Amino acid sequence: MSKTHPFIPYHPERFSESEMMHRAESFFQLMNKRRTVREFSDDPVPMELIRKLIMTASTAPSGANKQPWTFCIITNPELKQQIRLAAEKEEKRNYEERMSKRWLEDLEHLETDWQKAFLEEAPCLVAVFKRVYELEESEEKHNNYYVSESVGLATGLFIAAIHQAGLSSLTYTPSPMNFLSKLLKRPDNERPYLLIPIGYPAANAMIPDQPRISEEKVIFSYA
Ligand code: IYR
Repeated sequence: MSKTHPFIPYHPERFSESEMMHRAESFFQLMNKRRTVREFSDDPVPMELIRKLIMTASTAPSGANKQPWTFCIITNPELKQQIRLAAEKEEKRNYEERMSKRWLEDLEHLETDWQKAFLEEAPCLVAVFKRVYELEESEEKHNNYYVSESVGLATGLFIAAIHQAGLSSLTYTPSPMNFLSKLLKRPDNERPYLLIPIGYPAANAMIPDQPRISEEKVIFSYA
């Protein structure tokens, strides 16, 4: 097929059905062991590794291939402390004033509260920003497409890559989180999307004993 724009051939390896089933089972077994962690060890993590995990995240598909994401790596202890203080200020109001009774009840099993020690304890925080528009040379703002979907996909690949490498993460959404734009001095076309502490679980880390949703509830087949 002749194309106007540059195209290249694409021939990913094909496997037999049994090989595919085997690969899918192993990947499921691996991913099914991933759990969100809220108690981190302060053991350092290699920066080269974090950069590679981010570039894996950045292979995600995106609207019009705009790749509308920015990943900020924060290891500086003073900056981590500032982020913690700003996040806790908002969370205190969330827990004490802004969240509904129903919401607080829904969170009971996680035993979370407004205190966010993990923001200082984890050796590395990655702040994910979504780039809502591109600033063209003409100073015109061109909105990007399916920005939240795109950055969500990249974040999903990111947490999978983090787990596959042997580290743990927390997908944390302080609310509101515009303090991240200020503290990290991000431009106006970037909006904070998620804050992801990364590291090893603390020696005494505990996770809630929560089940995965069942196949029957997830999959509806229309053959
Ligand atoms: N952001 C708050 C509250 C919170 C909200 C949801 I939805 C969670 O799944 C977990 C926590 C906090 O992190 O404590």
